[in-house]
Amino acid sequence: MTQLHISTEFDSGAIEVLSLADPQDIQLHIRRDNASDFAQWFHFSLQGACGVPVRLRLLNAGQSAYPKGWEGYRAVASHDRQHWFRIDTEFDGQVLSFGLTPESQCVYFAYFEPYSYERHLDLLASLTGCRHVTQERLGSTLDGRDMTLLVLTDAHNAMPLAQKKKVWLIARQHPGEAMAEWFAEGCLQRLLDGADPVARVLLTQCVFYVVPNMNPDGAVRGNLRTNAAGANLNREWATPSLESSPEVFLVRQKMLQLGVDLCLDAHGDEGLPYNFVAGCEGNPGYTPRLEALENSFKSAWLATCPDFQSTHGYGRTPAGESNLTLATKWVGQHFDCLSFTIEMPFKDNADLPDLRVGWNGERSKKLGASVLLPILAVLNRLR
Ligand code: GEM
Ligand code: ZN
Repeated sequence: MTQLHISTEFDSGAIEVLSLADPQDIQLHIRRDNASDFAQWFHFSLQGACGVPVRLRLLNAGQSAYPKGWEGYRAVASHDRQHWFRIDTEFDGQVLSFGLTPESQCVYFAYFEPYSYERHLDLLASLTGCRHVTQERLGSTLDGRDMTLLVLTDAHNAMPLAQKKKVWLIARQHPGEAMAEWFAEGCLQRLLDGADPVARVLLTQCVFYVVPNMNPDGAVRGNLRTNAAGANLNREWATPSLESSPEVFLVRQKMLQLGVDLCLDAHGDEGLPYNFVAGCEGNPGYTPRLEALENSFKSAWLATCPDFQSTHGYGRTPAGESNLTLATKWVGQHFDCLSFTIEMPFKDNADLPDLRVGWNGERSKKLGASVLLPILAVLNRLR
């Protein structure tokens, strides 16, 4: 066996190595976000263990941001960085441990199937030739990356732009929640499928404003929940600033300029093994109209997508007690519109588990594609 080595020098790489002396007891620490105390995301490669059974132990998992996230959780691994599979994992309340016998010289481990910045740029580049898509650079992140807004509509039809419904999809405010950008990719790809009747109707009657990655700096840095300045973007929507939360400042400014009729904010949840939504029932401006719209949206998604459910979730926020620093709440309140946080699991959908891969990128893409149906179901009642 050659010398073992662990590397994190790649997009979203994050782990701290304590000991590599014993392949059966590789000791690691989950690393905190670069400028905050949040810690949960990990992504690293192990080299030199081909054919050798290895056991890895994350000794500080009990101090992570969401320790309940490790209950029933299974880590993901990959030999080719394309195909990720779940491996047997144990959590004793403090230490998260997992192991396998690598089939190749280099094997990757992560908290969830990564979505790299290169893939993000490839997604944007793949859309440049589409006649229904325009791209707008809103400005820079703190590390100097572009904040990119995608605008999708069928401009070659009778409906005047001013009459079209403005549907926003923002994703990955929390960078470790990579499933959110997989969701956005799946939604975009279906919207641009010229043979899909739902997509064709939606592009005729709506303008979609999509930000597939709200937090590119945090994603590349391997952060769970914050941007380069340590800001939790989903607590910045009341008073964002260019100095600490330019990502939110720029997108919110565009929303104020263009308007919002429906907003979806895609996230991942560490604890609950389900796909679910959280609405605006605690907002001061919540009305029977908005409640009826929320129920119609959920009913339509339940009727058409077995991976969606509304039994399990965060529970109702009491009237008037919304935290209006969250995107969904602030947008719903300010624009008096339908506004949802969409949550996908880091674990699996317990109602429809896949033991080989759990919840993963491809299933997130399918869920993103499926959301077009509830959007269609409520389209004519958004205003
Ligand atoms: C969540 S949204 C807030 C959820 N909390 C309750 N109880 N409604 C966040 O930002 O903390 C979204 C996420 O991070 O997935
Ligand atoms: Zn989140």
